[in-house]
Amino acid sequence: MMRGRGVVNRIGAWLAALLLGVLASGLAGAAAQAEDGYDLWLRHAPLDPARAEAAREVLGPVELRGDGSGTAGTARGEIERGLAGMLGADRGNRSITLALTQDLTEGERWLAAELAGAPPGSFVIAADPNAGTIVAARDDTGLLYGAFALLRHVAGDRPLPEVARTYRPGMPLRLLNHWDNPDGHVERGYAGRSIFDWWHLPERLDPRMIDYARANASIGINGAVVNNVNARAFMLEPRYIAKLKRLADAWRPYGIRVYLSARFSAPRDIGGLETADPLDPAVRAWWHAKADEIYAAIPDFGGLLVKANSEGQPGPQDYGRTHADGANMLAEALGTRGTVIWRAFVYSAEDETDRAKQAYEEFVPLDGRFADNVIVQVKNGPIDFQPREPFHPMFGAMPNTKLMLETQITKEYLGFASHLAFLAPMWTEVLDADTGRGGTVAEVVAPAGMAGVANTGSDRNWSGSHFDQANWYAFGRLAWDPSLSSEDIAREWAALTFSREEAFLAAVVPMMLSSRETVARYMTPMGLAHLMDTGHHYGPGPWVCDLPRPEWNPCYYHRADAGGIGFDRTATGSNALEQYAPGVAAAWADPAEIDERYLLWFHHLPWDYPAQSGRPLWDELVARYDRGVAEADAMAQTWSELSPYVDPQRHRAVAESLAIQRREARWWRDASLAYWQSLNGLDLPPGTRAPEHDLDYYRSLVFPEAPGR
Ligand code: BDP
Repeated sequence: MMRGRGVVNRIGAWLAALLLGVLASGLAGAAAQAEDGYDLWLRHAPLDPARAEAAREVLGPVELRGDGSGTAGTARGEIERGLAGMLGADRGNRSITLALTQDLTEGERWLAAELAGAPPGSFVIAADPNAGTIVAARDDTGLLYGAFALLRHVAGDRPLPEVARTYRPGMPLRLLNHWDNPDGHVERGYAGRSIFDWWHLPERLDPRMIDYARANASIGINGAVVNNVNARAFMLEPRYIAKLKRLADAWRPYGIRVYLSARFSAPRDIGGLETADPLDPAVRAWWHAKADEIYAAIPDFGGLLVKANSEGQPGPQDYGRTHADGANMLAEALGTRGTVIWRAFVYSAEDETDRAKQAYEEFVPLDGRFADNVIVQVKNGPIDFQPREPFHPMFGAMPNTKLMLETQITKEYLGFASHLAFLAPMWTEVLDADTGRGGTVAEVVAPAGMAGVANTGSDRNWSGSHFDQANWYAFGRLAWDPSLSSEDIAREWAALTFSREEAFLAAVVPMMLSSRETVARYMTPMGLAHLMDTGHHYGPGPWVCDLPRPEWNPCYYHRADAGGIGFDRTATGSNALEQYAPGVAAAWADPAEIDERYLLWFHHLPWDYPAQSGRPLWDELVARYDRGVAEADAMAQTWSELSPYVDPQRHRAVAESLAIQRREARWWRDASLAYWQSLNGLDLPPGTRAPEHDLDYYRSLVFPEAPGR
């Protein structure tokens, strides 16, 4: 009996242990699942009791006027889902009403007046302590945006507006540009493979496609160019149109329109024609028929994005025609149904001119020659998504052409996914820049839009790192409202994504805000640019000088030798400065007056040139590299103290990325200094740490497997 009981006891203990184990692993599994980053900023984490109490006072059942189908139904579903997460089943009894303006009651008509003349997607939220909350819009997408804005209010620390507040998008097109290839590789992608499963479409629709659309809609993104600008022509073939249609149908309820990158030579590549000359009648007819075919399947197809005569891509210049000839030919084929987005990212090795000047020279003379449904898409700076560039001189210089701003969310030149660099400060720097020609960049692009080269991939957390989600978020928020401050966006995102605790936000928001500057300091301080190793752009390669095209070489950009460093873009050099309005150029013309973050972009200076600090330029450069490294260390330290606020899984993942960043910041600084010293023969300022290795070591590092190529 004793034995028997012992056995029973042992079995009981074993069972209990097993049960506990199962429970524990189940719980851990649940926690891991809940906090692996998949839910992005749409986690809808429960509100703390006090805030929940306050929210329940004003938020009750959701009432949707109208038939409840399509996007409006999606809007209702999103509010239900969000409130279920934040408040649970327990809700108050003041209703939340979603209504199109045509369904407003007599007493609510004044809300329609608020929206009179507002662009598509606009909405108004009014919270009345007695009547409840109402979200009104002129179109269904506005209701959806309003639903997400309402959830942001509830989740954030801003109370619901007591009087009506109207929200209008700052620009019509708010697009992600995916550089995803049909085989699943993502050019400059650092988050795994493509999220688009072209192989299995149209039959299989990955549920991620819906979560992707939700995430985009929640921040106002209203279109996606689904394939690489270095496009494959076969994506215009019927079998791909069927795949595209499936995506378009899935995204329509979220207000996301599908766009395609088109290869300009498609009539030759897949159309059986001898030429792709935009003035050839057969070519024009081919595109017309192609557009008809696409619109028959996808009536709200957004349009075509084209990279032409750039980096080896075909284009109208192959036939002696201009960008306007090419763009207008496609615009005619689309007609009023869609938009041609024509990229201004062009440069040519045969052209001896400073690469920073080439786009302006090719495009500005064409001002006024583009059709109404053509938008020219211009990168934020005149070279290529560097950690810092002055704004592109085309902004403001083409008053009769619609210009769209292209930004890069994926961090090709800012440390891939492992370096923390919050990019809102970089984009607001450009948006807020006064072109000196009748407005800021934000004002120039307001009639057109903003594009962001996406950072999404098949990684569970979408972006390759948790903090890179913030850049997707910031892109959408700024495209919706370019006047938002980086600080507000950072705060909003961090609260939604990690924790609403004030102590957490007080530490993490400043860290995010300074992070991009930190990266610029240890990679390319004082206006240096394009010093990344060649091809993959991973790590430093300032010594690369022998590639066939001059502007592929970092040496082309830094122009350093024994005498000095920097690119002279003043009148004594390439005079790229003259492409800017006189007032803008004047602010950058004098090295003694310029904001030194642009110094070596515009000026070639001797190593002993006195910087504004009074130190010689060389000492100043070293100090900035060192500051960047110290700041990377400080970010890791700050984060290590935030573990009480973040689930262990995400906390550890971020800490691991920051460890990579610290190591690579040192690498950047040490390799760069070793190289500059090999040119200038100067000692490091007293008290400065010597590079860990000699230059040969840094030059010997090769990474053929670096991602994103
Ligand atoms: C460069 C990228 C290259 C892109 C190109 C572009 O390295 O992969 O194709 O931009 O924007 O920065 O077309």
